[in-house]
This record gives sequence, structure tokens and C-alpha cells, in this order.
Amino acid sequence: MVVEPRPHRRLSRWWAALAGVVAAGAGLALGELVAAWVAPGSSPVLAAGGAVVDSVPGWLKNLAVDWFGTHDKAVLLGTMGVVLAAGAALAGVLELRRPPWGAVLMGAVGVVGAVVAVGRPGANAAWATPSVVGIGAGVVLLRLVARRLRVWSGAQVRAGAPGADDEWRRAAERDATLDRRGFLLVTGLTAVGAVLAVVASRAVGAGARAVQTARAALRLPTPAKRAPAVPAGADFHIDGLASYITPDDSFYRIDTALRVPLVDPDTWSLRITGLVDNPFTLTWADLLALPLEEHHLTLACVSNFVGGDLIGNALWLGYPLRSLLARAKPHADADMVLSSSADGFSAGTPLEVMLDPGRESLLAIGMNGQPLPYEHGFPARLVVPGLYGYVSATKWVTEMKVTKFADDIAYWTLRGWSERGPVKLESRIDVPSDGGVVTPGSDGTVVVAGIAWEQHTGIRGVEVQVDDAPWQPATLAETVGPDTWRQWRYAWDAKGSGTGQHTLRVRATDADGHVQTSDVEPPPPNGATGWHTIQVAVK
Ligand SMILES: Nc1nc2c(c(=O)[nH]1)N[C@H]1C(S)=C(S)[C@@H](COP(=O)(O)O)O[C@H]1N2
Ligand SMILES: [Mo]
Repeated sequence: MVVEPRPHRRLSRWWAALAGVVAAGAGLALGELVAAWVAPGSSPVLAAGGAVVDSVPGWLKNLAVDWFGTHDKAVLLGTMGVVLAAGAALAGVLELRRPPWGAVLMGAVGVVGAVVAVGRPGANAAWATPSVVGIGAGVVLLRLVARRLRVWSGAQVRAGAPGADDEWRRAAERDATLDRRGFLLVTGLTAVGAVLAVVASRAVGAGARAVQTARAALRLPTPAKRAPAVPAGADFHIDGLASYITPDDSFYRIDTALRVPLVDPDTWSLRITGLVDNPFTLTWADLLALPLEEHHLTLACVSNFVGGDLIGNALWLGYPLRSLLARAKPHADADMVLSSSADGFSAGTPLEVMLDPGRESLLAIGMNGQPLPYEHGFPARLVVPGLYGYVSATKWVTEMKVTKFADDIAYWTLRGWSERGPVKLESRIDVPSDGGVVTPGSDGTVVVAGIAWEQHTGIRGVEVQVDDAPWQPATLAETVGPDTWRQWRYAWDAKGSGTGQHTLRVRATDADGHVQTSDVEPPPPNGATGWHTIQVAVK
């Protein structure tokens, strides 16, 4: 019987942990490569991350948005990376000390990954392949490097064994050097393989390239009905104040997709189904051939805090949803449209809102004169004036099912948010910034400015309050109509208020005469309320 000497414990433990991380990394990288063929969503990391996103409770989602804003996805992926690395390091040490338990642990994670991937929206059995192939390779590599490591540390122990004569020790030291090289070589090659696999998986994304080519080649059709021109007076052009039109690249992005879905317009279609006399499927060519209309509309997220920036205003180009639905002929007892996306998100919108002849709800393909950016739903999404995004603005939309609120439940409603999500009357101070220091101008004033909104109702007035002085009317900018936010400005007599700390508050009045409530509500379950209040020091 050959007795393997006890490995040199401390040193080899770290090497084993490293070997575990490298082997797992290579496995995951290979998984990415295979996923590039199978389907982007089948990547073990994305599938697992997506499952986490879909299973977090509403309060946690909100906390994540609160803490990390639109970086919540990066934080999630980073956390997953740390957890995976720790698990892989553990598997490495286990495999060194108690083979084959490290390999078993890694294999078990792979099985979980495969099961999760197959359960993702739009998945089929093939979605298990990246996890199986990737983690399978990870397990083989782990066994390989762990064996090398055992040999190396065995030789090391022999070299340091008491009572050995010099020649024996020198031989053992030579062995140790060779075995260390063997271990480092295998581990290094594995790491290089992992990097190559990642690079290749990016290059192989030929499907992604096809989509990019399609978007680059797309010329938006000339609108059959143009939006009214934006009046010059709609934007005060004040530094720090949100511009009337939000450029695409600074438009907030909120969705559950860890990787932006890349949908090829040539294979895209929108199915109108459910409680309709005439279900039909609209192809990309069909959509481009329809008379499209332009409309300015402000989109807001229900998760926005008072004073937050999850809101933007854009010019949308699309086909009216009411016309699309009219063609499908909805049944009289239907009251909801459940729209769903290529990546498994869904929103439930009141049917009467989408059918409302006075409301420009669109199946949009253009944003500010360009095809929709990928992050904002290319090739097609919904936008509905007056509703928060979570109940209306489905990006990468592929189906509209006419149904009843009693029979169907949408993504966020299932997670505790309200079934209906009309936007609430709100306003925000953009300048000066909260906690800032201001110097009054030569006339003694400081410009205070911001935005106010209640889409589809519109804003009639905005007032500002300094400390406990009476509310003062602000000057409103012009607007194209009630479906967008409105800028406001107020010349604050900061000199008159005096040096030191001051509190500024804002409240809006909508076109119906309702004054914005001071009741403070958090975003869940249907949108925050309260007056945006800031502190400013006058110098
Ligand atoms: N497919 C998909 N569409 C979606 C979402 C999503 O998670 N997935 N989020 C919705 C929410 S909550 C909001 S606020 C808007 C945000 O749209 P934007 O990212 O273009 O600003 O998209 C809506 N449409
Ligand atoms: Mo949202």
C-alpha cells in the first residue's frame, strides 16, 4: 500500500482555494461560450441571477433601488461573483483534503444551475446544456489540479521530513519543484482557457451582431402624424435643471433584465391574443407599414422616491394601441391587457386606458428620433400616458393578451405592488442642490428651479416655500401638453432670507386644481408622495 504523505497544510490550502476558483471560473466561462450558441439567457450566471431578481420580495427590490439606484444589477452580479468564488475556493480545499467531495459540491451547483436555467421564461431543455457542459468541465479541471497539488505538497513534505539524508532531501526538493511547475502549469492553462472562452463567447454572439446590424440599418418611417413642435419656452436651459427632453443616453433605465435582451426585428412579432374576436400577429414589416404617430410623453417609475430621478421625457414614435386593439376586437367583459416581453416581464394595463380615444398610448419603435435603444426596448415597447412604467411600459414586448384583472396577474403585482398604477402628482427641486451653498446675485436672488408632473392631467401651478414663509408662486415653463412634465423656476430673495441655513419646499397643483399632498408615502405599493424639501446655505 502506498501511503500518501500528509500535505504541507497551510500553503497548499491557499493553492487549493485558488485552484477551485480557477477551475470554477473556467467552467463558467465555458458555460458562457456554450450559452452564446444555445440562447443568451441560458448562461448559468445570468439564469441564476435572473432567478434571484424574480424571487426577491418587493421591499428588497425597493431597498436595492434605493441604495444602488440603477447600479442594482452590477451590485447583484458582484455579490453573486463573491459568493461563487467563496464556494469554488471551498470546493478546491475540499477536493484537496477529502476527494471527491469538492468535485461533488461543484457538480451539485451545476445541477442547480441547469434546473434554474430550464425554469427561466422562454427556456427549453437545451438551456441546461451550458450549466452541464460548463460545470462538468469545471469538475474535471478541479480533479486535475487538485491531484497535481497533492503530488506537489507530498513531495514538499518528503523534502522536509526529519531524518532524511541529504541526497534523499535534494531529490525530493527537485520533485517538489517539478510538481509545483506541473500544478502551476495546469492551473495557468486553465485560467488562460477561461479568458479565451469568455472572449470567444463575446465574439460568437453572432445573433447579437445581427441585431446590431438591423438596428444600425433601420431608418424610421416618416410619421403619418407629427408631434407638435416643442415651444421654445418649454426649456429654461438652467444649469442643473433636467432638460425638457431627456436625451436617450441619460434616460433612466429600470428593468429586471441582467443582460439587455437583444431581439432581432426580423424574427420579432407581437401577438394580440386572449378575449378578442380577431387574434392576430403583427410582424416587424407589418408594423413599419402602418401609419405611425409621434407623441411627447414623460415616463416615470413607481420606485422613484420624492426628489428622485427615475423619470424622463422623450418623443416617441409608434402606432396607437387603441387602433391595434380595435383591429383585434376585444370582448365586452375584458378589462385588462397583459403585455409581456421576450424576457418574461409582464404588465397589466386597464383596457379602457389603452382604448381611450383621448390618450396617445403607443406601440413605440422610436425614441427622440432614433430607433429605440436596446436598453429601452428595441425593437418595440409600449408607452401609456399617465401610468407608471410597471403597469404599462413593457419593453421588448412580444404579446398583448386581452384579459381580466380577475383572471391574470402581472409581474410586479405578483410581488406586492398595486394592481393599478396611475402616476401621482409630484414635483422636484433640481437647483440649487440639496445641502449646497448659494451666493445671491447682484439683485439679491438665487434661481430655484425644477420640474412638476402628473401625466395626462397636466400641471397648472407650482409654489415654493422658504422656511415657514407663505407659499410663493413659481413661473411655469411652456409645455407641449398634459402628458409631459413641466419645468418651473422661482427667483428666491436669498439676500432677504439672510445668510445661514434655509429650507426650500415645492408643491404643484394639477390642471384639475388638486394641490400636491404633503402626506409622506414610500414608493411601495403604488408610488411615493410628499413635498420635495431641501436645505441650502446662503453665503
Ligand atoms: N421587459 C421589461 N419591460 C419593462 C420593465 C422590465 O423590467 N422588463 N420595467 C418596467 C418599469 S418598472 C419601468 S419604470 C419602465 C422603465 O422604462 P425605461 O427603462 O425605458 O426608462 O419599463 C417598464 N418595462
Ligand atoms: Mo418602474
